[in-house]
Amino acid sequence: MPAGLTACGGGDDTQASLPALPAETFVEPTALESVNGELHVTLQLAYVSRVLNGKAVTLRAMNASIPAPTLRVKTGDTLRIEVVNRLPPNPPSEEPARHLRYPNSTNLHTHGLHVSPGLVAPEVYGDYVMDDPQLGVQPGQTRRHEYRIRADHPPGAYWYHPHLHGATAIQVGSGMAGALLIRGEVDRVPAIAAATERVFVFQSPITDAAGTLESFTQLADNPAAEVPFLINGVRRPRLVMRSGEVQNWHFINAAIFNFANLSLDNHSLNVYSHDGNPRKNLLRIPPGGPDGVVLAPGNRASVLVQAGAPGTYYLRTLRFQMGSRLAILEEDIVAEIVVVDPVLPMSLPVGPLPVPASLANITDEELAAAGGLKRTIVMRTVFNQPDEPITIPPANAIVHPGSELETWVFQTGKTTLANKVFAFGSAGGQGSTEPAMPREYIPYQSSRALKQTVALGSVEEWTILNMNPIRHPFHIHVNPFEVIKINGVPIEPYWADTIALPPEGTSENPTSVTFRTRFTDFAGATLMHCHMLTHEDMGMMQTVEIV
Ligand SMILES: [Cu+2]
Repeated sequence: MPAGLTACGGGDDTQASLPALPAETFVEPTALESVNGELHVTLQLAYVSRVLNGKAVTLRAMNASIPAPTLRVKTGDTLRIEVVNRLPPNPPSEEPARHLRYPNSTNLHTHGLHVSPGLVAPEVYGDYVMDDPQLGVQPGQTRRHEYRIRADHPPGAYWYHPHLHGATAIQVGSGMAGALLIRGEVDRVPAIAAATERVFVFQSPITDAAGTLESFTQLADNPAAEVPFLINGVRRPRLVMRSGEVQNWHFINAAIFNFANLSLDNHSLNVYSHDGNPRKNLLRIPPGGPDGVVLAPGNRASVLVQAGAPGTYYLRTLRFQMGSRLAILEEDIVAEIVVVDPVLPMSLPVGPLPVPASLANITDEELAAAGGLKRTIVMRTVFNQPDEPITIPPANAIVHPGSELETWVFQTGKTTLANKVFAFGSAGGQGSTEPAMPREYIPYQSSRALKQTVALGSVEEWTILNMNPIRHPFHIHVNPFEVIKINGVPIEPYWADTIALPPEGTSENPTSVTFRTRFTDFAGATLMHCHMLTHEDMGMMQTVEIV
Protein backbone atom coordinates (compact mmCIF):
# COMPACT_ATOMS: atom_id res chain seq x y z
CA MET A 1 0.00 0.00 0.00
CA PRO A 2 1.48 3.41 -0.89
CA ALA A 3 2.70 5.26 2.18
CA GLY A 4 0.71 8.32 1.17
CA LEU A 5 -2.49 6.41 1.68
CA THR A 6 -1.73 5.24 5.20
CA ALA A 7 -0.16 8.28 6.76
CA CYS A 8 -3.41 9.74 8.01
CA GLY A 9 -4.71 6.70 9.87
CA GLY A 10 -4.44 6.05 13.55
CA GLY A 11 -5.16 8.04 16.65
CA ASP A 12 -2.07 10.16 17.13
CA ASP A 13 -2.14 13.75 18.30
CA THR A 14 -2.49 15.47 14.92
CA GLN A 15 -5.95 16.56 16.06
CA ALA A 16 -4.45 19.34 18.19
CA SER A 17 -2.94 21.04 15.15
CA LEU A 18 -6.25 21.26 13.26
CA PRO A 19 -7.65 24.76 13.31
CA ALA A 20 -11.26 23.63 13.31
CA LEU A 21 -13.40 20.57 12.73
CA PRO A 22 -13.48 19.73 9.04
CA ALA A 23 -16.77 20.33 7.32
CA GLU A 24 -18.72 17.36 6.01
CA THR A 25 -18.96 17.14 2.26
CA PHE A 26 -21.05 13.97 2.38
CA VAL A 27 -24.47 14.72 0.88
CA GLU A 28 -27.58 12.65 1.46
CA PRO A 29 -29.86 12.41 -1.56
CA THR A 30 -33.20 14.14 -1.11
CA ALA A 31 -35.40 11.80 0.93
CA LEU A 32 -39.12 11.28 0.34
CA GLU A 33 -40.82 9.49 3.22
CA SER A 34 -44.17 7.76 3.52
CA VAL A 35 -46.91 9.34 5.63
CA ASN A 36 -49.80 7.35 7.06
CA GLY A 37 -48.72 4.25 5.19
CA GLU A 38 -48.40 5.84 1.77
CA LEU A 39 -45.76 7.45 -0.38
CA HIS A 40 -46.63 8.96 -3.75
CA VAL A 41 -43.69 9.98 -5.91
CA THR A 42 -43.52 11.50 -9.36
CA LEU A 43 -40.29 10.68 -11.18
CA GLN A 44 -39.57 13.12 -13.99
CA LEU A 45 -37.06 11.81 -16.50
CA ALA A 46 -35.16 14.54 -18.33
CA TYR A 47 -31.70 15.76 -19.14
CA VAL A 48 -29.81 17.60 -16.43
CA SER A 49 -26.64 19.66 -16.77
CA ARG A 50 -24.39 19.84 -13.76
CA VAL A 51 -20.83 19.39 -12.56
CA LEU A 52 -19.84 15.91 -11.39
CA ASN A 53 -16.36 15.35 -10.00
CA GLY A 54 -15.21 18.63 -11.52
CA LYS A 55 -16.56 17.89 -14.99
CA ALA A 56 -19.53 19.53 -16.68
CA VAL A 57 -21.91 16.81 -17.79
CA THR A 58 -25.29 16.63 -19.47
CA LEU A 59 -26.98 13.36 -18.63
CA ARG A 60 -30.36 11.72 -18.39
CA ALA A 61 -31.56 11.89 -14.80
CA MET A 62 -34.57 11.39 -12.56
CA ASN A 63 -35.92 14.53 -10.89
CA ALA A 64 -32.80 16.42 -12.01
CA SER A 65 -30.84 14.57 -9.37
CA ILE A 66 -27.85 12.18 -9.49
CA PRO A 67 -28.59 9.93 -7.70
CA ALA A 68 -32.38 10.07 -7.76
CA PRO A 69 -34.24 10.79 -4.49
CA THR A 70 -34.16 8.26 -1.67
CA LEU A 71 -37.60 6.72 -1.10
CA ARG A 72 -38.34 5.72 2.50
CA VAL A 73 -41.27 3.46 3.30
CA LYS A 74 -42.18 1.01 6.05
CA THR A 75 -43.25 -2.60 5.88
CA GLY A 76 -46.99 -2.63 5.21
CA ASP A 77 -46.89 0.65 3.25
CA THR A 78 -48.06 1.32 -0.29
CA LEU A 79 -45.63 3.05 -2.63
CA ARG A 80 -47.02 4.78 -5.71
CA ILE A 81 -44.69 6.04 -8.41
CA GLU A 82 -45.64 7.89 -11.55
CA VAL A 83 -42.92 7.77 -14.20
CA VAL A 84 -43.09 10.83 -16.44
CA ASN A 85 -40.80 10.58 -19.44
CA ARG A 86 -39.80 14.11 -20.48
CA LEU A 87 -36.80 12.98 -22.48
CA PRO A 88 -36.72 14.11 -26.13
CA PRO A 89 -37.76 11.75 -28.93
CA ASN A 90 -35.40 8.87 -29.57
CA PRO A 91 -32.62 10.10 -31.86
CA PRO A 92 -31.73 8.39 -35.13
CA SER A 93 -29.44 5.51 -34.30
CA GLU A 94 -27.08 3.31 -36.26
CA GLU A 95 -26.87 0.63 -33.60
CA PRO A 96 -27.03 -2.64 -35.55
CA ALA A 97 -29.11 -4.33 -32.90
CA ARG A 98 -32.60 -2.87 -33.07
CA HIS A 99 -33.34 -3.04 -29.38
CA LEU A 100 -30.39 -0.72 -28.65
CA ARG A 101 -31.92 2.17 -30.57
CA TYR A 102 -34.24 3.58 -27.90
CA PRO A 103 -32.10 5.36 -25.28
CA ASN A 104 -34.92 7.77 -24.44
CA SER A 105 -37.58 5.16 -23.87
CA THR A 106 -37.72 3.72 -20.39
CA ASN A 107 -39.54 1.85 -17.64
CA LEU A 108 -38.96 1.23 -13.93
CA HIS A 109 -37.69 -1.65 -11.79
CA THR A 110 -37.74 -1.75 -8.00
CA HIS A 111 -34.68 -3.92 -7.44
CA GLY A 112 -35.19 -6.55 -4.75
CA LEU A 113 -38.81 -5.82 -3.92
CA HIS A 114 -41.06 -8.80 -3.30
CA VAL A 115 -44.10 -7.36 -5.07
CA SER A 116 -46.34 -8.21 -8.00
CA PRO A 117 -44.52 -8.19 -11.35
CA GLY A 118 -47.69 -7.56 -13.33
CA LEU A 119 -50.59 -5.16 -13.49
CA VAL A 120 -52.18 -4.52 -10.10
CA ALA A 121 -55.18 -2.64 -11.55
CA PRO A 122 -56.13 -1.44 -15.03
CA GLU A 123 -53.17 0.65 -16.23
CA VAL A 124 -51.51 0.45 -12.83
CA TYR A 125 -48.28 -1.50 -12.87
CA GLY A 126 -46.37 -3.41 -10.22
CA ASP A 127 -42.71 -4.25 -10.80
CA TYR A 128 -43.38 -4.69 -14.51
CA VAL A 129 -40.34 -4.90 -16.81
CA MET A 130 -41.54 -7.04 -19.71
CA ASP A 131 -41.76 -4.21 -22.24
CA ASP A 132 -40.89 -4.50 -25.90
CA PRO A 133 -37.81 -2.26 -26.31
CA GLN A 134 -39.58 -0.37 -29.09
CA LEU A 135 -42.42 0.44 -26.72
CA GLY A 136 -41.88 0.86 -23.00
CA VAL A 137 -42.56 4.31 -21.58
CA GLN A 138 -41.73 6.42 -24.61
CA PRO A 139 -40.82 10.11 -24.59
CA GLY A 140 -43.94 12.06 -23.63
CA GLN A 141 -45.62 9.10 -21.97
CA THR A 142 -46.30 8.35 -18.32
CA ARG A 143 -46.80 5.11 -16.37
CA ARG A 144 -48.31 4.59 -12.94
CA HIS A 145 -46.94 2.01 -10.53
CA GLU A 146 -48.29 0.75 -7.24
CA TYR A 147 -46.15 -1.40 -4.95
CA ARG A 148 -47.81 -2.89 -1.91
CA ILE A 149 -45.04 -3.68 0.56
CA ARG A 150 -46.28 -6.63 2.59
CA ALA A 151 -46.06 -6.56 6.36
CA ASP A 152 -43.64 -9.51 6.25
CA HIS A 153 -41.40 -7.94 3.58
CA PRO A 154 -37.73 -8.04 4.59
CA PRO A 155 -36.82 -4.53 5.77
CA GLY A 156 -33.66 -3.08 4.33
CA ALA A 157 -31.86 -1.33 1.49
CA TYR A 158 -33.31 -1.66 -2.00
CA TRP A 159 -33.04 0.57 -5.04
CA TYR A 160 -34.84 1.56 -8.22
CA HIS A 161 -33.70 2.19 -11.77
CA PRO A 162 -34.89 1.96 -15.39
CA HIS A 163 -34.98 -1.53 -16.91
CA LEU A 164 -35.99 -1.25 -20.56
CA HIS A 165 -34.03 -3.86 -22.45
CA GLY A 166 -31.37 -2.11 -24.55
CA ALA A 167 -31.67 1.20 -22.66
CA THR A 168 -30.81 0.01 -19.16
CA ALA A 169 -27.02 0.39 -19.23
CA ILE A 170 -27.08 3.82 -20.83
CA GLN A 171 -29.71 5.13 -18.40
CA VAL A 172 -28.32 3.62 -15.19
CA GLY A 173 -24.82 4.53 -16.41
CA SER A 174 -26.03 8.13 -16.56
CA GLY A 175 -26.96 8.00 -12.90
CA MET A 176 -30.68 7.18 -13.14
CA ALA A 177 -30.96 5.25 -9.89
CA GLY A 178 -32.06 5.92 -6.35
CA ALA A 179 -32.18 4.24 -2.96
CA LEU A 180 -35.41 2.65 -1.71
CA LEU A 181 -35.34 1.91 2.02
CA ILE A 182 -37.92 -0.23 3.77
CA ARG A 183 -38.05 0.17 7.54
CA GLY A 184 -39.15 -2.67 9.74
CA GLU A 185 -38.44 -4.66 12.84
CA VAL A 186 -34.66 -4.61 12.53
CA ASP A 187 -34.75 -0.80 12.57
CA ARG A 188 -36.34 -0.93 16.04
CA VAL A 189 -33.41 -2.78 17.59
CA PRO A 190 -32.24 -0.10 20.08
CA ALA A 191 -28.60 -0.09 18.99
CA ILE A 192 -29.67 0.31 15.35
CA ALA A 193 -32.45 2.81 16.05
CA ALA A 194 -29.97 5.02 17.94
CA ALA A 195 -27.47 5.06 15.07
CA THR A 196 -27.37 7.86 12.53
CA GLU A 197 -28.40 6.38 9.20
CA ARG A 198 -26.63 7.19 5.96
CA VAL A 199 -27.21 6.09 2.39
CA PHE A 200 -24.21 5.56 0.11
CA VAL A 201 -25.29 5.28 -3.53
CA PHE A 202 -22.14 4.27 -5.43
CA GLN A 203 -22.27 5.45 -9.04
CA SER A 204 -19.76 5.96 -11.82
CA PRO A 205 -21.45 8.15 -14.43
CA ILE A 206 -19.65 7.33 -17.67
CA THR A 207 -19.25 10.28 -20.02
CA ASP A 208 -17.32 11.16 -23.14
CA ALA A 209 -15.13 14.24 -23.64
CA ALA A 210 -18.24 16.37 -24.08
CA GLY A 211 -19.68 15.12 -20.79
CA THR A 212 -22.45 13.11 -22.41
CA LEU A 213 -23.44 9.47 -22.72
CA GLU A 214 -25.20 8.96 -26.01
CA SER A 215 -24.33 5.54 -27.37
CA PHE A 216 -24.34 1.99 -26.18
CA THR A 217 -21.01 1.50 -27.92
CA GLN A 218 -19.50 4.14 -25.64
CA LEU A 219 -20.33 1.93 -22.67
CA ALA A 220 -19.71 -1.43 -24.20
CA ASP A 221 -16.30 -0.73 -25.65
CA ASN A 222 -14.69 -0.36 -22.26
CA PRO A 223 -17.18 -1.18 -19.56
CA ALA A 224 -14.61 -1.44 -16.76
CA ALA A 225 -13.09 1.94 -17.60
CA GLU A 226 -11.44 3.65 -14.69
CA VAL A 227 -14.33 5.90 -13.86
CA PRO A 228 -14.11 6.57 -10.13
CA PHE A 229 -16.96 5.92 -7.77
CA LEU A 230 -18.96 8.88 -6.60
CA ILE A 231 -21.00 8.55 -3.43
CA ASN A 232 -24.32 10.34 -3.74
CA GLY A 233 -22.81 12.33 -6.61
CA VAL A 234 -19.73 13.45 -4.65
CA ARG A 235 -16.15 12.31 -5.19
CA ARG A 236 -14.51 11.30 -1.89
CA PRO A 237 -16.99 12.91 0.46
CA ARG A 238 -15.94 13.61 4.06
CA LEU A 239 -17.98 12.37 7.02
CA VAL A 240 -17.42 13.40 10.63
CA MET A 241 -18.13 10.96 13.48
CA ARG A 242 -17.61 11.15 17.23
CA SER A 243 -15.28 8.64 18.79
CA GLY A 244 -17.35 5.70 20.04
CA GLU A 245 -20.30 6.62 17.84
CA VAL A 246 -22.14 3.88 15.91
CA GLN A 247 -23.56 4.72 12.50
CA ASN A 248 -25.78 2.69 10.18
CA TRP A 249 -24.61 2.79 6.57
CA HIS A 250 -26.49 1.44 3.59
CA PHE A 251 -24.10 0.69 0.71
CA ILE A 252 -25.76 0.41 -2.72
CA ASN A 253 -23.64 -0.49 -5.77
CA ALA A 254 -25.49 1.29 -8.58
CA ALA A 255 -22.57 1.04 -11.02
CA ILE A 256 -23.35 -0.69 -14.29
CA PHE A 257 -20.31 -2.95 -14.37
CA ASN A 258 -17.72 -2.50 -11.63
CA PHE A 259 -17.60 -4.22 -8.27
CA ALA A 260 -16.89 -2.44 -5.01
CA ASN A 261 -14.70 -4.10 -2.34
CA LEU A 262 -15.22 -1.81 0.64
CA SER A 263 -12.95 -1.54 3.64
CA LEU A 264 -12.51 1.17 6.27
CA ASP A 265 -9.03 1.85 7.68
CA ASN A 266 -8.65 0.54 11.25
CA HIS A 267 -12.38 -0.21 11.55
CA SER A 268 -14.52 -3.27 11.05
CA LEU A 269 -17.62 -3.09 8.88
CA ASN A 270 -20.36 -5.06 10.66
CA VAL A 271 -22.78 -6.33 8.03
CA TYR A 272 -26.33 -6.93 9.26
CA SER A 273 -28.15 -7.16 5.93
CA HIS A 274 -27.43 -8.42 2.38
CA ASP A 275 -29.56 -6.98 -0.43
CA GLY A 276 -32.15 -5.86 2.14
CA ASN A 277 -32.31 -9.28 3.79
CA PRO A 278 -31.43 -9.06 7.51
CA ARG A 279 -28.95 -11.47 9.05
CA LYS A 280 -29.42 -13.10 12.42
CA ASN A 281 -25.90 -12.12 13.51
CA LEU A 282 -23.51 -9.36 12.56
CA LEU A 283 -20.91 -10.41 10.00
CA ARG A 284 -17.71 -8.65 10.99
CA ILE A 285 -15.51 -7.67 8.06
CA PRO A 286 -12.14 -6.62 9.49
CA PRO A 287 -10.08 -3.87 7.86
CA GLY A 288 -7.23 -4.58 5.51
CA GLY A 289 -8.70 -7.09 3.10
CA PRO A 290 -7.98 -8.65 0.73
CA ASP A 291 -11.77 -9.00 0.78
CA GLY A 292 -13.79 -6.21 2.27
CA VAL A 293 -17.53 -5.91 1.79
CA VAL A 294 -17.70 -7.11 -1.81
CA LEU A 295 -20.61 -5.68 -3.76
CA ALA A 296 -21.29 -6.77 -7.32
CA PRO A 297 -23.28 -4.29 -9.42
CA GLY A 298 -26.79 -4.36 -7.92
CA ASN A 299 -25.72 -5.64 -4.49
CA ARG A 300 -26.41 -3.79 -1.26
CA ALA A 301 -25.04 -4.23 2.25
CA SER A 302 -26.17 -2.51 5.43
CA VAL A 303 -23.34 -2.15 7.93
CA LEU A 304 -22.83 -0.78 11.42
CA VAL A 305 -19.62 1.13 12.02
CA GLN A 306 -18.28 2.15 15.42
CA ALA A 307 -15.79 4.99 15.29
CA GLY A 308 -12.49 4.39 17.07
CA ALA A 309 -9.84 6.83 18.21
CA PRO A 310 -9.81 10.36 16.79
CA GLY A 311 -8.13 10.57 13.42
CA THR A 312 -8.75 10.47 9.70
CA TYR A 313 -9.59 7.15 8.09
CA TYR A 314 -10.32 6.26 4.51
CA LEU A 315 -13.16 4.19 3.18
CA ARG A 316 -11.58 2.35 0.29
CA THR A 317 -12.55 0.02 -2.43
CA LEU A 318 -9.70 -2.47 -2.33
CA ARG A 319 -8.03 -3.90 -5.41
CA PHE A 320 -10.40 -6.41 -6.97
CA GLN A 321 -10.21 -8.82 -9.84
CA MET A 322 -13.53 -9.23 -11.58
CA GLY A 323 -12.30 -12.40 -13.16
CA SER A 324 -10.48 -11.73 -16.37
CA ARG A 325 -7.00 -10.36 -16.60
CA LEU A 326 -8.43 -7.26 -18.23
CA ALA A 327 -10.83 -6.51 -15.43
CA ILE A 328 -8.68 -5.62 -12.45
CA LEU A 329 -10.02 -2.73 -10.42
CA GLU A 330 -7.25 -0.90 -8.58
CA GLU A 331 -7.59 0.32 -5.01
CA ASP A 332 -9.23 3.70 -4.61
CA ILE A 333 -10.25 5.97 -1.76
CA VAL A 334 -13.99 6.58 -1.95
CA ALA A 335 -14.66 8.56 1.25
CA GLU A 336 -12.88 10.15 4.20
CA ILE A 337 -14.06 9.59 7.76
CA VAL A 338 -12.87 12.08 10.36
CA VAL A 339 -13.31 10.88 13.95
CA VAL A 340 -13.32 13.54 16.66
CA ASP A 341 -13.69 13.88 20.42
CA PRO A 342 -15.53 14.06 22.71
CA VAL A 343 -16.48 10.42 23.02
CA LEU A 344 -20.07 9.47 22.25
CA PRO A 345 -20.64 6.22 24.11
CA MET A 346 -22.68 3.88 21.92
CA SER A 347 -22.64 0.16 21.30
CA LEU A 348 -23.19 -2.42 18.60
CA PRO A 349 -26.21 -4.71 19.01
CA VAL A 350 -25.68 -7.71 21.24
CA GLY A 351 -27.39 -11.01 20.53
CA PRO A 352 -29.44 -12.16 17.57
CA LEU A 353 -31.22 -9.69 15.31
CA PRO A 354 -34.84 -10.17 14.19
CA VAL A 355 -35.14 -12.02 10.90
CA PRO A 356 -38.49 -12.03 9.04
CA ALA A 357 -40.29 -15.37 8.93
CA SER A 358 -40.13 -15.19 5.13
CA LEU A 359 -36.34 -15.63 5.40
CA ALA A 360 -36.40 -18.84 7.44
CA ASN A 361 -33.90 -21.38 6.15
CA ILE A 362 -35.24 -23.60 3.38
CA THR A 363 -34.70 -27.12 4.67
CA ASP A 364 -34.40 -30.28 2.58
CA GLU A 365 -37.83 -31.29 3.91
CA GLU A 366 -39.48 -28.05 2.85
CA LEU A 367 -37.84 -28.25 -0.56
CA ALA A 368 -39.03 -31.82 -1.07
CA ALA A 369 -42.56 -31.05 0.11
CA ALA A 370 -43.00 -28.02 -2.16
CA GLY A 371 -41.97 -29.42 -5.49
CA GLY A 372 -38.26 -29.72 -4.97
CA LEU A 373 -37.45 -29.04 -8.59
CA LYS A 374 -33.79 -28.57 -9.35
CA ARG A 375 -32.69 -26.53 -12.34
CA THR A 376 -29.35 -25.77 -13.84
CA ILE A 377 -28.91 -22.48 -15.63
CA VAL A 378 -25.91 -21.42 -17.71
CA MET A 379 -24.47 -17.94 -18.07
CA ARG A 380 -22.03 -17.72 -20.90
CA THR A 381 -20.75 -15.34 -23.48
CA VAL A 382 -20.49 -17.15 -26.80
CA PHE A 383 -17.47 -15.88 -28.68
CA ASN A 384 -16.73 -15.85 -32.34
CA GLN A 385 -13.63 -15.48 -34.42
CA PRO A 386 -13.51 -12.12 -36.16
CA ASP A 387 -15.38 -12.04 -39.47
CA GLU A 388 -16.77 -15.51 -39.07
CA PRO A 389 -20.23 -16.56 -38.10
CA ILE A 390 -20.83 -17.57 -34.52
CA THR A 391 -19.50 -21.04 -34.00
CA ILE A 392 -20.70 -23.31 -31.28
CA PRO A 393 -18.28 -25.78 -29.75
CA PRO A 394 -19.85 -29.20 -30.29
CA ALA A 395 -18.91 -30.24 -26.76
CA ASN A 396 -21.63 -27.98 -25.51
CA ALA A 397 -24.29 -30.26 -26.96
CA ILE A 398 -26.72 -27.60 -27.96
CA VAL A 399 -30.08 -29.09 -28.75
CA HIS A 400 -31.55 -26.13 -30.54
CA PRO A 401 -28.85 -23.82 -31.80
CA GLY A 402 -31.35 -22.13 -34.03
CA SER A 403 -30.71 -19.75 -36.84
CA GLU A 404 -31.06 -16.82 -34.48
CA LEU A 405 -27.95 -17.72 -32.62
CA GLU A 406 -25.95 -18.05 -35.78
CA THR A 407 -27.09 -14.75 -37.19
CA TRP A 408 -27.44 -12.82 -33.98
CA VAL A 409 -24.15 -11.03 -33.99
CA PHE A 410 -24.14 -8.12 -31.66
CA GLN A 411 -21.83 -5.79 -33.52
CA THR A 412 -19.90 -5.73 -36.72
CA GLY A 413 -16.52 -4.39 -35.83
CA LYS A 414 -17.37 -1.10 -34.17
CA THR A 415 -16.77 -2.35 -30.67
CA THR A 416 -14.71 -4.79 -28.71
CA LEU A 417 -17.91 -6.74 -28.32
CA ALA A 418 -18.07 -7.59 -31.99
CA ASN A 419 -19.11 -11.11 -32.67
CA LYS A 420 -20.15 -12.15 -29.23
CA VAL A 421 -23.50 -13.41 -28.12
CA PHE A 422 -24.30 -12.83 -24.49
CA ALA A 423 -26.41 -15.83 -23.80
CA PHE A 424 -28.30 -17.61 -21.08
CA GLY A 425 -28.69 -21.33 -21.36
CA SER A 426 -30.30 -24.25 -19.65
CA ALA A 427 -28.65 -27.48 -18.79
CA GLY A 428 -29.61 -30.86 -17.55
CA GLY A 429 -33.33 -30.42 -17.96
CA GLN A 430 -35.97 -29.75 -15.37
CA GLY A 431 -35.73 -31.92 -12.31
CA SER A 432 -32.48 -33.38 -13.44
CA THR A 433 -29.50 -33.72 -11.20
CA GLU A 434 -27.32 -34.75 -14.10
CA PRO A 435 -24.17 -32.92 -14.56
CA ALA A 436 -24.67 -30.15 -16.69
CA MET A 437 -23.84 -29.48 -20.17
CA PRO A 438 -25.91 -26.78 -21.70
CA ARG A 439 -28.72 -27.74 -23.99
CA GLU A 440 -29.52 -24.30 -25.27
CA TYR A 441 -27.93 -20.90 -25.52
CA ILE A 442 -30.46 -18.41 -26.74
CA PRO A 443 -30.13 -14.65 -26.53
CA TYR A 444 -33.00 -12.87 -24.89
CA GLN A 445 -33.83 -11.08 -28.14
CA SER A 446 -34.45 -14.32 -29.95
CA SER A 447 -37.98 -15.16 -30.93
CA ARG A 448 -37.31 -18.48 -29.23
CA ALA A 449 -35.74 -16.98 -26.15
CA LEU A 450 -35.68 -19.33 -23.22
CA LYS A 451 -38.17 -19.10 -20.41
CA GLN A 452 -38.22 -20.77 -17.02
CA THR A 453 -41.74 -21.67 -15.94
CA VAL A 454 -42.18 -22.01 -12.18
CA ALA A 455 -45.24 -23.07 -10.19
CA LEU A 456 -46.59 -20.46 -7.79
CA GLY A 457 -46.03 -21.69 -4.26
CA SER A 458 -43.23 -24.06 -5.19
CA VAL A 459 -39.78 -24.19 -3.66
CA GLU A 460 -36.88 -24.90 -5.99
CA GLU A 461 -33.12 -25.32 -5.96
CA TRP A 462 -31.18 -23.73 -8.79
CA THR A 463 -27.54 -24.03 -9.73
CA ILE A 464 -26.21 -21.21 -11.87
CA LEU A 465 -23.15 -22.13 -13.92
CA ASN A 466 -20.57 -19.63 -15.09
CA MET A 467 -18.65 -20.65 -18.20
CA ASN A 468 -16.66 -17.43 -18.50
CA PRO A 469 -13.62 -15.97 -16.73
CA ILE A 470 -15.59 -12.93 -15.55
CA ARG A 471 -17.80 -12.89 -12.45
CA HIS A 472 -21.20 -12.38 -14.05
CA PRO A 473 -23.54 -11.16 -11.28
CA PHE A 474 -26.78 -13.15 -11.42
CA HIS A 475 -29.94 -11.26 -10.41
CA ILE A 476 -33.54 -12.42 -10.31
CA HIS A 477 -36.55 -10.19 -9.76
CA VAL A 478 -39.40 -10.47 -7.23
CA ASN A 479 -38.22 -13.38 -5.03
CA PRO A 480 -34.95 -13.38 -3.05
CA PHE A 481 -32.95 -16.59 -2.77
CA GLU A 482 -31.03 -18.39 -0.06
CA VAL A 483 -27.47 -19.10 -1.20
CA ILE A 484 -26.37 -22.53 0.03
CA LYS A 485 -23.35 -23.55 -2.04
CA ILE A 486 -20.49 -21.92 -3.91
CA ASN A 487 -18.77 -24.20 -6.43
CA GLY A 488 -20.71 -27.09 -4.92
CA VAL A 489 -19.34 -26.50 -1.43
CA PRO A 490 -21.88 -25.73 1.29
CA ILE A 491 -21.58 -22.29 2.89
CA GLU A 492 -23.31 -20.65 5.82
CA PRO A 493 -26.57 -19.82 4.04
CA TYR A 494 -27.63 -16.24 3.48
CA TRP A 495 -30.36 -14.46 1.52
CA ALA A 496 -29.70 -12.18 -1.44
CA ASP A 497 -31.18 -11.12 -4.77
CA THR A 498 -27.92 -10.63 -6.68
CA ILE A 499 -24.85 -12.82 -6.49
CA ALA A 500 -21.54 -12.70 -8.30
CA LEU A 501 -20.76 -16.06 -9.83
CA PRO A 502 -17.26 -17.34 -9.03
CA PRO A 503 -14.67 -16.39 -11.66
CA GLU A 504 -12.65 -18.48 -14.08
CA GLY A 505 -15.39 -20.74 -15.33
CA THR A 506 -15.09 -22.64 -18.60
CA SER A 507 -17.53 -24.78 -20.56
CA GLU A 508 -15.67 -27.88 -19.36
CA ASN A 509 -15.26 -26.70 -15.77
CA PRO A 510 -17.95 -24.17 -14.96
CA THR A 511 -17.99 -22.42 -11.62
CA SER A 512 -21.31 -22.28 -9.81
CA VAL A 513 -23.64 -20.89 -7.20
CA THR A 514 -26.51 -22.95 -5.76
CA PHE A 515 -29.51 -21.37 -4.07
CA ARG A 516 -33.06 -22.18 -2.99
CA THR A 517 -36.09 -19.97 -3.55
CA ARG A 518 -39.69 -19.83 -2.40
CA PHE A 519 -41.82 -18.66 -5.33
CA THR A 520 -44.52 -17.29 -3.08
CA ASP A 521 -47.30 -14.74 -3.32
CA PHE A 522 -46.96 -13.37 -6.85
CA ALA A 523 -47.67 -14.93 -10.22
CA GLY A 524 -46.62 -13.39 -13.50
CA ALA A 525 -43.71 -12.93 -15.87
CA THR A 526 -40.48 -11.37 -14.73
CA LEU A 527 -36.75 -11.56 -15.45
CA MET A 528 -33.41 -12.90 -14.38
CA HIS A 529 -30.23 -11.51 -15.88
CA CYS A 530 -26.61 -10.55 -15.56
CA HIS A 531 -26.29 -7.31 -13.58
CA MET A 532 -23.33 -6.17 -15.62
CA LEU A 533 -25.83 -4.05 -17.49
CA THR A 534 -24.02 -4.04 -20.84
CA HIS A 535 -24.26 -7.84 -20.75
CA GLU A 536 -27.94 -7.65 -19.87
CA ASP A 537 -28.65 -5.24 -22.71
CA MET A 538 -26.89 -7.61 -25.09
CA GLY A 539 -29.12 -10.48 -24.10
CA MET A 540 -27.77 -12.14 -20.98
CA MET A 541 -31.29 -12.30 -19.66
CA GLN A 542 -34.13 -14.79 -19.47
CA THR A 543 -37.81 -14.73 -18.65
CA VAL A 544 -39.12 -16.39 -15.49
CA GLU A 545 -42.84 -17.04 -15.56
CA ILE A 546 -44.54 -17.92 -12.29
CA VAL A 547 -47.88 -19.59 -12.93
CU1 LIG B 1 -22.35 -10.68 -17.30
